[in-house]
Amino acid sequence: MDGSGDQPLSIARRRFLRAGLTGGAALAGSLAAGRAAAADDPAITEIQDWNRYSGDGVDAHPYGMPSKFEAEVVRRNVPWLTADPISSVNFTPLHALDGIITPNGLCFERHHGGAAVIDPAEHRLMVNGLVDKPLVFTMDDLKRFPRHNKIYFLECAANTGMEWRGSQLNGCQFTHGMVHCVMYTGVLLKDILNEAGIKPAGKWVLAEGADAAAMTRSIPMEKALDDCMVAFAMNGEALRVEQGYPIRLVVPGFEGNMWVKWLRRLEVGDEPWEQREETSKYTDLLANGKARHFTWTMEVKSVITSPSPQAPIKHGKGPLVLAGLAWSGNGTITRVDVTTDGGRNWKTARIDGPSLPFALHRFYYEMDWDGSEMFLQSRAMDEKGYVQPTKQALRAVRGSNSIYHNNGIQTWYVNKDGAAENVEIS
Ligand SMILES: Nc1nc2c(c(=O)[nH]1)N[C@H]1C(S)=C(S)[C@@H](COP(=O)(O)O)O[C@H]1N2
Ligand SMILES: [Mo]
Repeated sequence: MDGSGDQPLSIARRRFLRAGLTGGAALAGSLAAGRAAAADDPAITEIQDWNRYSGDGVDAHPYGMPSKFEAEVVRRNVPWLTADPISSVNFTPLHALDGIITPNGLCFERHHGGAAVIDPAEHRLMVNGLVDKPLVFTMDDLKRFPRHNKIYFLECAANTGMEWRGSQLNGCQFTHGMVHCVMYTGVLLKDILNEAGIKPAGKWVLAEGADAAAMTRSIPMEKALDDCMVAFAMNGEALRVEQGYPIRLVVPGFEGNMWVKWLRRLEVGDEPWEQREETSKYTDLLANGKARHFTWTMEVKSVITSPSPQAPIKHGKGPLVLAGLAWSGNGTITRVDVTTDGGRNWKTARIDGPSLPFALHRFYYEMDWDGSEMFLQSRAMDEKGYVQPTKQALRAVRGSNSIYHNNGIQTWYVNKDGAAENVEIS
């Protein structure tokens, strides 16, 4: 796995000569990120408009938006991926973000029947099925349960799905951007279920959305009574419409599909809904024609967000910060290693910021770039001891028919100009 053999790296998508691949020089003794002062730099010598004139008053932006210079930092979709934007996905601009929290307006959206616009005063959550007393909750009722604040990532099972068959999409926004991480405020699903009283035969909780797709998924009772939440806020404010306003289910560490948005009903049952009806979606088709079913946990994964195809190196050689994200549906990330030479040499990156179970982790690796080409990869490990596999190792086990659960190691090829490209090496 360390790839320390002498075989030259071969690249799947495009061919590059590997002459003198020497990237990954260890951090030099002194990092000098500053530049020599230039006497003729107008950014220093001229008085700028923003220094000369006063800016907007406090009544100009009742709800603040990012600087206009950040206009490129937006969710994007890939029109050819799906037939219609109503049942589609857009992607979080991971290459342009930092830390571990995704701003609300940049959380990727995945919906099957468009985003439902619901008046919270008209919204009800019904609990029925194998319960002692069926109940209906208004939003006000829900807010009378004890509240919890938890930071969790949500990853769609199809994240990185296009890459099963080789490098496809050029940018970590598109290869890895079906993930977001926010602080949820809400109540525990178990508190709601216990108020209704679960009958002994109740083993599954069917969660149903109020959207046009009436999206429905079954949650095993063990998980439902563990850490699932019914959330009404994200990052301190009400859920965004796109994320399920006024309430959504939160299923920590499990695939995004189960996090039913616009949640309107919880039905306790003795079997999963998926067994009652034909649901060919969200299974992992193997090479032998069999499919993996109920693969809920999002396995350990990471990606270097910068440099990456949408975030090339612009400053030339010298001090360079590799930044990336790692996460695992098994809990916390304990270590992330990075390589600049396609896996011959690995160095341990620095995890910075909180390390919380089922949350994104931010890592950095500070290095001195000598200007030579690099094959950047990151490899995460989680608290259960799982190590992120190579894509080849994944395909050896699962074939390449699947769309879902691709947590393979990502490679960015960086050329001498600092431009990066999605490639696969073997
Ligand atoms: N009601 C409803 N809930 C839903 C969906 C949907 O289409 N309708 N899509 C699911 C899928 S496939 C994913 S990946 C997540 C996406 O959550 P997000 O839009 O907040 O990123 O919501 C899930 N919950
Ligand atoms: Mo999804």
